[in-house]
Amino acid sequence: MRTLQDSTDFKFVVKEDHNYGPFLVSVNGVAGRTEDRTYWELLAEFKNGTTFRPDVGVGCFIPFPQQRVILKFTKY
Ligand code: B12
Repeated sequence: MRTLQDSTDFKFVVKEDHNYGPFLVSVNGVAGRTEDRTYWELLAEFKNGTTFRPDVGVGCFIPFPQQRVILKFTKY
């Protein structure tokens, strides 16, 4: 993500959480808000189209080659 940020228009902001590391707060200027119960969900898609929700955040998730990483602005 940092490499993308350095080389493209892609922008993101993380906030360091004491227990779990970087929490993805905003992507391209759009921020999740507790008041609206919105957040950026981290998802990954296998080549066969199956999507799964990693049980770690952006600081720990390591995608396989060819895997698509999806950042989805959603509600909880
Ligand atoms: C509620 C919750 C959320 C809510 C928090 C918002 C809110 N205002 O309530 C939402 C839905 C946003 C959320 C999101 C995610 N979560 Co969550 N979440 C929890 C849960 C169930 C309770 C946390 C809590 O309220 N604690 C009580 C309060 C008083 O303590 P707190 O320290 O202030 O809690 C804050 C942090 O926990 C933080 N937080 C929540 N999830 C995550 C995840 C990461 C990676 C980080 C850095 C911080 C963080 O938000 C809380 C409120 O501010 C925990 C499981 C648990 N039982 O602890 C999982 C948990 C912390 N989440 C987890 C994960 C993986 C995620 C996601 C990465 C899932 C995903 N694939 O998208 C995303 C974060 C994506 C991002 N944007 O970076 C994992 C972290 C494991 C790890 N080793 O990294 C946990 C432990 C669940 C699990 N076993 O899989 N989560």
